[in-house]
Order: sequence, then structure tokens, then C-alpha cells
Amino acid sequence: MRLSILRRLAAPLCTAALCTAALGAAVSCGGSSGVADPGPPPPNTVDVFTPGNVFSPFSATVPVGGTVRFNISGAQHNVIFDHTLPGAPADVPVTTNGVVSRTFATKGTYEYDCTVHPGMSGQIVVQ
Ligand SMILES: [Cu+2]
Repeated sequence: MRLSILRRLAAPLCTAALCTAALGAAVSCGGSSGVADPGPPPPNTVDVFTPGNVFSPFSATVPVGGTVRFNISGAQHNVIFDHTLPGAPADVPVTTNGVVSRTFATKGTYEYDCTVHPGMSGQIVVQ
């Protein structure tokens, strides 16, 4: 299980451009992502990663009451939800390496952006 998580993290990181330019020496291909492996997610919890300046997966689905773990690594990222939809959780402040969890109590599709990186966005579908 831990190996499969590392593979998911490592594969998108190992494009030549990202490894040489964006991530530099902090992250090497196949090596540590810079954040501790959070281990397998508990029930009703899904992981979102930041391999380069994207959220992966772009769309994550949890049940009502479910939790999303934002595994932030590689660069500074935040998670700013569209608060026009009631039920959006608190934003995640700019984080460099860390795991921040948010729980979703209301059905809906919650879109979010990293305001550090224009175009870096994702969504959480709560069913
Ligand atoms: Cu970002």
C-alpha cells in the first residue's frame, strides 16, 4: 500500500521539466516527496496530492461526513474553496509540507483553487 502511494506521487513528478526546474534538488525522482507518507486513508477519507502544480486527483468523491486529506508537498500551496456554496469547509492556508484534513458535511460539488498557482484547481464531490 505504501509503495503504491509513492508510485502515484512519483510518476507525475518525474517529468523532466518538473524534476529539473520546478522542484530542483528538494525532490528527486523516485525519492521522497518531502512530506511524510500519511499511510492508508481511514474509511470515508480520500487523499488529494500536489504532484507539481496540480491537485491529483482533480476530482475526489466522498460521502456526506467524509474527509479529504490534502497532502501538500513540493511547493507552497493553499486550498481556497468557493464559499458561494453553503457547506464549504474552512480554507487551507498556505502550506509547504503537510497534511491538512477537511470534513464535508453537506452534499454538493465544492470547487477550490490554489491562489499561489493560477490554474491550479480541483473539486470535491460530496454525495
Ligand atoms: Cu499551488
